Amino acid sequence: GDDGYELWLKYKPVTDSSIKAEYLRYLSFISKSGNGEVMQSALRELQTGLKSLLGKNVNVKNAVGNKSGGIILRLDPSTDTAKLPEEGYRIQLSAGNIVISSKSESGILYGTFALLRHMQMQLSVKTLNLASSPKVRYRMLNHWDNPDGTIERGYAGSSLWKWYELPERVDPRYQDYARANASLGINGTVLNNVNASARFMSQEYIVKVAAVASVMRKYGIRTYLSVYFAAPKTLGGLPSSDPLDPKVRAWWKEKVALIYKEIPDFGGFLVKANSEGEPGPQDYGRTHADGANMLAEAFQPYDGIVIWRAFVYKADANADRFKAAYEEFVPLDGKFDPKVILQVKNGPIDFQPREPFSPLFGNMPKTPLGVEFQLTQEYLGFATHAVYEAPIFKETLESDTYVNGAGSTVAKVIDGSLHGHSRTLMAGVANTGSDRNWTGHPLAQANWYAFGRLSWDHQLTSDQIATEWAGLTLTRNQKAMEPIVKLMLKSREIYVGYNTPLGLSRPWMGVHFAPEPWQSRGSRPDWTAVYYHRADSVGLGFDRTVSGSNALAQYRPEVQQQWNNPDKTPLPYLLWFHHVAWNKELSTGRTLWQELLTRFYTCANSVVWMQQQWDLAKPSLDPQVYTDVAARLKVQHREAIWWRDAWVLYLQTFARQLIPKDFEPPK
Ligand code: GCW
Repeated sequence: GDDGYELWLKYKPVTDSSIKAEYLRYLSFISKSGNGEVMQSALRELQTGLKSLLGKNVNVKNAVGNKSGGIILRLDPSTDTAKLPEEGYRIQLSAGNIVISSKSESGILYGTFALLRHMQMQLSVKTLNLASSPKVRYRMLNHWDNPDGTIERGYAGSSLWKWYELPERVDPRYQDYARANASLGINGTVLNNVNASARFMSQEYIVKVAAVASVMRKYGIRTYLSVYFAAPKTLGGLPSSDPLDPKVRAWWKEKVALIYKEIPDFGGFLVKANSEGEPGPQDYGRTHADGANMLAEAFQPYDGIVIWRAFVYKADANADRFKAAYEEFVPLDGKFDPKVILQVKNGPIDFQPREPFSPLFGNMPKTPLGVEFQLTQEYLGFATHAVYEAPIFKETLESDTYVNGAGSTVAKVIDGSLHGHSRTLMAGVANTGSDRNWTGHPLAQANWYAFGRLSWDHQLTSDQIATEWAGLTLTRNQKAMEPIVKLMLKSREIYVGYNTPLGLSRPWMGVHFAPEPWQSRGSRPDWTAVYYHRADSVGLGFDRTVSGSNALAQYRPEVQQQWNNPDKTPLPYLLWFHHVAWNKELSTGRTLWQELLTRFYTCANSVVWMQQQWDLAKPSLDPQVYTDVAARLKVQHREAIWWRDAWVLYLQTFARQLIPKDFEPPK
């Protein structure tokens, strides 16, 4: 059976005989220029892939002169690649050879994976001519992995990083992780949790990190660390961690120098500061910019960066958490060192199943803003709910901020094109762990895949990516792929429907899994469910218009217009911005109460539809994968009903309405 370990790199033998004949014409040799580690990985990948796809060992020949019939990996800064950016590649037929060219070894590696992907999909090479380059420069995973091997919000086992064995033993799995990422174009990884342990700044840990980094390097991936802002005090023994204290600045400089001694291509720091109780510059009356710039200064001699997170909010029941990041960061625009990138979560609150885009996007033109997506399903049903996330990422990326007129999408903010930034970033909180199949739910592999592909090219569609992933991972059979892709594309809407329909958010606290909309006490006044949904005898939803928190004012007028009138607000966003009366008639002709019922019931039922789609594909699926997903879909159905019932029973106590006797949700 297929245990999922090989992900989308299965390289099953090519079965189409005419296609196979085409490929065989190019297997008489591989030639390469350049001899760096990354080029060697490209060669190794190509040889392994070809062997598995076509059953041939293809040898390296240099000095091939004008021989034809081979594959040439050409590191070429001058000619036909001149117009491509550093990591871009071109794949062409030339003089009877397949030629992959790039200015960099990483580009060759990406081109190699692209060719292998093409072959896995059994596409013709007769008119091969592919050119591609990344739209975003820093394409990275963020691991929320702790030194003790646990993963914050991880649902696929424990951490991949075995700190206690390092640096002596380097688990072979690190390399498999690196190749999977490189196959998508991911070029950075932050190994440890943003709720960071100061331990990672100790020499003991730096050498462990260096051992992992030397594996990543072979695949063009740079290693980064999250830092604990108070480390100068807790680890260094200084009296403070004040970013304006020269001793503190010197401590960080020395620390960064020590890191570069062990890891010459170290990527930089990721920082969560003054957020959810983590220490930060505000502890000393300084700003986020003071903190970030101090660290940036330590990176001046090196090619590393500081990624500062914008995820902040206060423990204040009367404030609107939605507005917090904008209020703290917009006034700092223009104050950050050029080495700093601000990393903004994909929703102003958190990683909810659906959120309006963060109003920070577009409103800090002088600061490079990266986007942070969450692959791990913290709010998406952990490892028992199938939720394909590409539509979530796309919805954010395609949102129009209108800051420079229509078409000023979030994608153009983060790829730097709107405000002319070259340090651009897309980060994904990883969903990987020690589970044999990496992600727990077999379909969750698609979220890792989709993130990687979108970080390279945000114009790919959710449909394209799902089709590609399913074809590489599950089956080549077109007929079987159709229902799988349908299931994937609808899965997010279905989850939203039984979990947080119409713009509800955060009906849980603590573990973020079980329904708890009634939760009204927490360790902080804003850490309650009722803070977010605002159910009362009048209605439901958070008023963010002028009559409420006025968070809408943080958006451009064109955006405000979409959302400030409850009669015109698209239903998926309604309760994000309005407190709506239970009996208010919505655009569907149903009252709010009826619409909620309809969505809870229809979407819980839709999990049965998902099961049916999966079953349609069964004959073409590996039995182990089929059974695993089928079972998880059963759990999902049970849990969807649980969600539906919890919400309906709870909301009923406010709405004081019954479920109509003849209530039948539309099929
Ligand atoms: O969504 C919240 C999570 C925390 C997380 C935090 C953050 C790493 O519940 O577990 O901490 O966001 O993004 O910093």
